[in-house]
Amino acid sequence: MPRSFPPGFLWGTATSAYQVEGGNYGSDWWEWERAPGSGCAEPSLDACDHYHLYPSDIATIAALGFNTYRFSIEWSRVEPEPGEYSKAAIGHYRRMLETCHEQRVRPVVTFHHFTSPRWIAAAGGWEDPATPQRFAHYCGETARALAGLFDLAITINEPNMPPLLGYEDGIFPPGKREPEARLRVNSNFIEAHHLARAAIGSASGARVGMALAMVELEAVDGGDAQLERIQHVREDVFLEAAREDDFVGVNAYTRHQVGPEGIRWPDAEAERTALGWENRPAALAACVRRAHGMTGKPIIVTENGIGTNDDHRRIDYIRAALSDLHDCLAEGIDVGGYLYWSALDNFEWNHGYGPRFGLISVDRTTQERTVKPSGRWLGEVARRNLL
Ligand code: IFM
Repeated sequence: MPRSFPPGFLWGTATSAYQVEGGNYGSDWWEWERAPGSGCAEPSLDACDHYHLYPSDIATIAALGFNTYRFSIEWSRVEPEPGEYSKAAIGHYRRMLETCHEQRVRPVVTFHHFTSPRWIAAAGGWEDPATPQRFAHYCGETARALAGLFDLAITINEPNMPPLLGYEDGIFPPGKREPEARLRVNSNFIEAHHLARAAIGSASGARVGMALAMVELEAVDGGDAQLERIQHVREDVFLEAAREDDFVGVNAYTRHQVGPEGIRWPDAEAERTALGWENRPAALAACVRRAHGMTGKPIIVTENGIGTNDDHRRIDYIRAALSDLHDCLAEGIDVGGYLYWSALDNFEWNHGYGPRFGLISVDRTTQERTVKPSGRWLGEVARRNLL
């Protein structure tokens, strides 16, 4: 049955600066990739050289049929030293935004996507109570400089992940394994979101939200209490913080089962994707319903996708996720758009370049791009506004 989407639906694809630009020497991740014991598979180096190749990348996204492109601004480029702003870096992001408009692609600008300047890390990182203010200052300055060129903004991508991965699991910088530190950092990210929302909103007039990493959680073998505990600290405190936002960005990929001992990784027989996650397109609708139910806010799917080398599997995954998303619309949930993660095969953090989420592949030696069948297929869905 053909499913049409509302007029004006945002059909897009997303990237983040660090994962695609290359050469982000000023970022805490650049150091982390090389830190002994960080467990990173490989350094990001030139990434996809999107810093220079963005004009043709945005032109390709537009030509495929997408009307939206979500990308992020690298804080360490814009403010390489505390309080010192780079006009050249701001000029670069201005040109990116102008290119989007020339290509009739609506930009969605993210102000923080996992990386922070090295000087922030040196000053105590996200545990330092001064960091939220510093972040909001950068957001205000940048939004003012770019005002008029964007009307949708995300303060922080997945503010729930650096606290978990960097302060409790130890696999993101600064590599701590301290559950108490995670809670402090959770609070600092929430404060940063509130301050940044106000700063970006008043400087630019854009609609502002966060993009939250959500997972469909399912209790098994009596894991209900554990599920509630995990969900509270991982999602609910952030959804509560999003209640005054203009929209909630949902990033969703998979399901986790939760037993009394905690999260259970899928067993060997389960169908898994590149990061070991359960192949579970239905997770998207479950998370959209939950985000909307808890906040009552309009939802934008700011990330959904699959890491796989099998592009047919990618199409199947997206088709199933979109069909469920259409059900959410039919239930009356205000879903404003679907942004596939990711436009390009890019740097997947501690996993390096192995996992492939992109609609467009990138030759790691020549930087040559090749659109995958999934890119053409989803672009056509976007063009027709119809699944
Ligand atoms: O690549 C990441 C992205 O940076 C944040 N959300 C999940 C993606 C896939 O792991």
